[in-house]
Amino acid sequence: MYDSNNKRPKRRLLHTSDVHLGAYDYGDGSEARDELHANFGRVVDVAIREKVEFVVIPGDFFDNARVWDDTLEYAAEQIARVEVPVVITPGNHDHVGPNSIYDRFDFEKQAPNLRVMRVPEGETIALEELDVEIWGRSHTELLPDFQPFVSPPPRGDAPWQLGAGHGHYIHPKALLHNSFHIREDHLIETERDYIALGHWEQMTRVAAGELTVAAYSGAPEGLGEGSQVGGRVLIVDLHEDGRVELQAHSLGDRPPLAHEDIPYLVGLPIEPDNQYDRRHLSGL
Ligand SMILES: [Mn+2]
Repeated sequence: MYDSNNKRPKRRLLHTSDVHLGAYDYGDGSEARDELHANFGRVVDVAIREKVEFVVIPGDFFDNARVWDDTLEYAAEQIARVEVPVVITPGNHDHVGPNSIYDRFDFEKQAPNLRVMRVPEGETIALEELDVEIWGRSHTELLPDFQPFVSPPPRGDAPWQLGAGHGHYIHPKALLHNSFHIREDHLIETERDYIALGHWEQMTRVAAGELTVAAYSGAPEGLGEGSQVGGRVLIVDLHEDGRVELQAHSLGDRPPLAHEDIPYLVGLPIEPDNQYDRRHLSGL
C-alpha cells in the first residue's frame, strides 16, 4: 500500500489478455488466423520497445485446448522473445486441470521466462529480482461459481503486490452474467497495488477503492477500434512513491492514451434491497 516514507523500486510491466491464440485454427487456416497471431507478435514488440520488466496475461491466452501444434510453438517462440518474466493466470478458455492446454506442451522448456499459475485455490508468484509478487487464481472447468478475488490472502512482503484474475466486473449497467464474478469490494479487499483483469475484450479501468488500481487491458485484437481503445495493451508504471500509472499503447501507430483518458467503470454497491445481491451473494 502507498507509504510516502518508503520509496519503492520503479517498475514497468505490460498487461494484455484475451489474446485467444488459435481461435481460427480450423480448415486450411485463414487471413484472420495470421492476423491474430501477428497481433500477439506486435504485443511482444511493444513490450520490448517500452522496456517493460515483466508481462502479466490474466487469461484466455489460448482460445481452446485443441489449437494446432504450430500455434503452441508460435506462442512459446513469442514469449521467449520478450525475455523478461511473463506470468499467465489462466482463464475459462485456457483453464488448468483436466484437458488443460498447458499440459499439452512443455512451454516452460521452450520459454523458460514463462510462469503459468496452475493452482485454482490461488498462488503467489514471486519475481524476486524485481521486488514484485503477483497473486491469482487460475480457472478450471470445474467451478461454475468461481470468483477469482473472494477472500484474498494478505499482502506479502515484497514492496509491490499485484493481483491477476479473469472474470466479469459487476457494475450497475452490467448484464447479469452468471459466472466469474468480480466485485468492487473484492478488489478493495485484496489491498493490492495493481490488479490485472481479463475476460473482457474492451479496455477499461474499474473502481477498486482508493488504494488499488484495477483494469481490463481488453483484447489486443482490433475489436472496438471505433471506441478509441481497441487494439491496445496497457503499460503499467509502478512509481517510487507508490503511484500506479497506466498508459494504453496502440499496436498500430495511434498515440498512447494517458491514465485519465482510459474509460472508467464504477462498481455496483451492495444494498439489502438489491435483487441482484440477494440472489448472487447470499451464499458467500
Ligand atoms: Mn474469458
